[in-house]
Amino acid sequence: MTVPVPKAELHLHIEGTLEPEAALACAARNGVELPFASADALRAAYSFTDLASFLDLYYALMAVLRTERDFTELADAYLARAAAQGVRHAEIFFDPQAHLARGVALATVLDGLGAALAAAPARHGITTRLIMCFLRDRPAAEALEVFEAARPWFGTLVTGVGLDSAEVGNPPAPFAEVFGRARDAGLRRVAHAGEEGPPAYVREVLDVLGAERVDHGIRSLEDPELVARLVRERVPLTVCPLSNVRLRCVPDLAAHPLPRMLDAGLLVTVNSDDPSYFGGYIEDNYAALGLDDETSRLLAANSFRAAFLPEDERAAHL
Ligand code: ES4
Ligand code: ZN
Repeated sequence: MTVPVPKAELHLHIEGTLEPEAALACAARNGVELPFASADALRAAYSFTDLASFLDLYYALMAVLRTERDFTELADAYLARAAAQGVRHAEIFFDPQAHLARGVALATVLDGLGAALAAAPARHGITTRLIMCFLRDRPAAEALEVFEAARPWFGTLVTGVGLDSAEVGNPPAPFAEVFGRARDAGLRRVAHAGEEGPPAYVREVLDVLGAERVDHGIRSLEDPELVARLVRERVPLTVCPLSNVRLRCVPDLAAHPLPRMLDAGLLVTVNSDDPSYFGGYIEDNYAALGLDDETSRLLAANSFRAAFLPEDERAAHL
C-alpha cells in the first residue's frame, strides 16, 4: 500500500468510531444487553436510509459506553486507526447530552477521552482538539446547562463547540445564546449545516451562531450567492463522502459534489464523520473519491489550513 498523505481530521464523532467488536466487548464487560448476537449481526444493521435511521442506531449503541475506561479505549482505538491512515492532527467531536441522558457523568466522558488524548502525541504521533457538540433536536436550554457544566474543562481539554444530530426541522438559531457564551469563553465554533438541511441553515450558522467552519455544507452548492460568500470569506467545509452516500444525501460516489466544490474555489476538506458506521476511515474517504495525487495533496493541505492550530504548528504541517 502507498503511504497515506499526512493530513488533519476535522469532522469525526468519537461515538461514531465504535466498531462492532468493541461494542460487543464493552457490552459484555458492563453487563449491557444488546439485541445483536454477533459483530456480523451488528454490521448487517449498518444499512441506513437517511440521517434519522443512522442516528437511531448510533444513539442506541452508545448504551455500552459506561466507564472512563470505555471512553479511553474508544478514543485510543480511533487514534491508532487514524495514525495508520496518515492523520497527524484530529479535532474530535463528542455528544455529552447523549451520555448524560443515560446517566453517564460528564466527568466520566471527559476524563476518559482526556486520558487518550493526552497520550496521543507520544503514542500515535497525533495532536488533538476536543469539540463538544450540542444536539440540535434537544432544547437549547439543555445545551446551556451542559455548556455551564463543562466549564472546568474549557481551554484545557474542551476547546470548541459544535452542533449536530437531526438537522431538518431543527434550525440553528435557538443555539445563538450558547454559541455566544462559547465565543466569550474563548472557544472555537463549528456547526453541522447543509448536510440534509437547506442552504439557509448554512447562512444561519455563519450569521447567527458565528460558526468558523461548516460541517458538511454540501447543499451550499444549491445557492450560488452563498457559495460566493463561502469562497470570499474562506470558510472551511468539512465534507464526508462515505457518510453522504451511506445516508443517501448523495446517490453514489460518482455523483458526489466534492469535485464541483473544489472547482468553485471552496476551502474543502475530506473527513470520516462516523467511520465505523459508514464503511471507512479518512484515507478510505480520500480513496473513495478516486482523486489524483495533486488533488489529494491539496485536500490534505486544506485540512491543516482549516485546523484550529497555532500558526507555527500549522506551518510545520504545510
Ligand atoms: C452525525 Cl452524520 C451526522 N450528522 C449529524 N449529526 C451526527 N452525529 C453523529 N453523526
Ligand atoms: Zn458529523
